[in-house]
Amino acid sequence: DWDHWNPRIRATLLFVVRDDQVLLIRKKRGIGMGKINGPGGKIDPGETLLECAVRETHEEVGLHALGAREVGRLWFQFVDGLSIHCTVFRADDCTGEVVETPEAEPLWTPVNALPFDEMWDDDRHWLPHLLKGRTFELWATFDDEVMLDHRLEVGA
Ligand code: 6OG
Repeated sequence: DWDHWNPRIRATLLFVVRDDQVLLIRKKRGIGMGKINGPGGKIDPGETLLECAVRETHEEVGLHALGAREVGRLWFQFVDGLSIHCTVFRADDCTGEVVETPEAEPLWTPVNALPFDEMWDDDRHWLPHLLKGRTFELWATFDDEVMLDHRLEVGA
C-alpha cells in the first residue's frame, strides 16, 4: 500500500555525468556494501536532500558536485520491514580531486558500459533514463538483495 507508506530511512543518490562517463562507487560499508552504486547515503537531521547528496558525495569520493538537481524518486520496501525512500540527483560537472576513502572506491564508468550485474537489481530499470536526461519514479519490493517486483514511471 504505497499510498500510506512511511519510509524508515530517507536517503539520497547522486550521479555526476561528464564526458560520457558517470561517477559510480564501490561501497565499502553500509547498506549495499560491496555493490556498485552512486554516491549517497542517509539524510542527517537539519539538512535538505540536496545538501545530503552533495555532502555524501564529498565524504565518499572527495568531489564537489556542481548544479545537482533532483531527477528521480525510489521507493523500496523490504519483506523484513525495512523501507527506504531515496531521492536521486544528477549533476553534469564537479570540482576537486577524486579520491578513494574508507567508504568508497570511485569508478568513472563509460555510460555504455554500466556494471548492472554488480549493482542493485532496480538500477537497470531507471539509471538508463537518468542518463538520457529523463525523470523517473520507481516502486520496488525486495527480499534481502532480490527484487521481487517493481513499477516504473518515466517523466519528461
Ligand atoms: P548508507 O547506508 O550508505 O545509505 N540504496 C539503494 N540504492 C539502489 N540503487 N537500490 C537500492 O535498492 C538501494 N537501497 C539503498 C541509498 C544507503 C545508500 O544505499 C542506497 C543510499 O545512498 C534496494 O548511509
